[in-house]
Amino acid sequence: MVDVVTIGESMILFQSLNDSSIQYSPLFTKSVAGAESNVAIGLTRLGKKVRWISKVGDDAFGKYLLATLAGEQVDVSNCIIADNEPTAIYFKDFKASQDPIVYYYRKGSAASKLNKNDIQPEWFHNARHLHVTGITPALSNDSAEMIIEAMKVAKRNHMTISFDPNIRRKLWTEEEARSTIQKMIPLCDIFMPGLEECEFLFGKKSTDEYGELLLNMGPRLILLKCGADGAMAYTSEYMIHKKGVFVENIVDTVGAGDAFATGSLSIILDLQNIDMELNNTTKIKSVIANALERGNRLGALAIQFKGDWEGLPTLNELTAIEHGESVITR
Ligand code: KDG
Repeated sequence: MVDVVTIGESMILFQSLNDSSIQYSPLFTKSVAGAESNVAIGLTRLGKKVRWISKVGDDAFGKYLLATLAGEQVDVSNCIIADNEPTAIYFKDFKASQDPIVYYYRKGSAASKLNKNDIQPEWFHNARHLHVTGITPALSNDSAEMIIEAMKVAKRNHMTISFDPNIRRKLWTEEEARSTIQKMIPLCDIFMPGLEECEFLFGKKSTDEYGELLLNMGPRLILLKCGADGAMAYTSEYMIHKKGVFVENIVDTVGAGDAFATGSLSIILDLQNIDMELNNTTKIKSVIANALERGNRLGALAIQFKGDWEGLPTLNELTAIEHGESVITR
């Protein structure tokens, strides 16, 4: 059984080796990044079986990307290798005391050409849950249609669906972002926006108003990320708030949301029948509280490491942290 299927573009990420600005840096580190594959790696490290689906170029970067994910035990066997389009790349520019600035080189990339005719029944074979984000739909009309269709197919296959809007303003216009994301919200069971994303989508409101508005759109569980203030869960029966984990030395904020998705989903995936349990959330109140706590914990870990997923722990490491155990290092 595959716990999670996730579909989306991943890129090769270049960061300055010595954290100087990319304009002057003579040396770069090469890594892999992509919201969906970050979650795939994180969940695999926590013992879940994850199938990541994408399209990469028939180039050195595509090969490196697939090898990295396969090396993390993510199932990449359904990925498509394009004949003529390249694997996308992106650069992260570190700026003192603010979020890094990212520069994408992904127009016309292999993954941006994915379309709904690429969808295969094998993508969903024997799988329980689909996780998607708002990044891949931002790449092209075709990729937006493909993700929306994949959500519909997953539903027909009785899978549950989580959706993190991950709004990237550099990739599409505000109108496109709003209308596509608002179309996708009713198709998911678990919606995981950040507070700023709710404000972008619906204007300034209280967290309770966002919770009510989003539940009325269809999802049965809203996990609202509130940065350093932690996260909140809304269901038709209750609201829970869990405080954030304090981090003294923030190194790189990119990937925090994916880490939250990884942590919270890893707990929810332990439920035998997620679909059924989401119909009566009173019974699983403690599970949802744990999901928030683990999401916050992983978000805090992710931002202490350079890289979009490198700080995500294995299950043994996380269990030790959650139980306050010290780790034997030598
Ligand atoms: O959430 C982190 C992602 O934003 C990052 O890994 C790269 O997928 C990416 C993107 O499009 O920015």
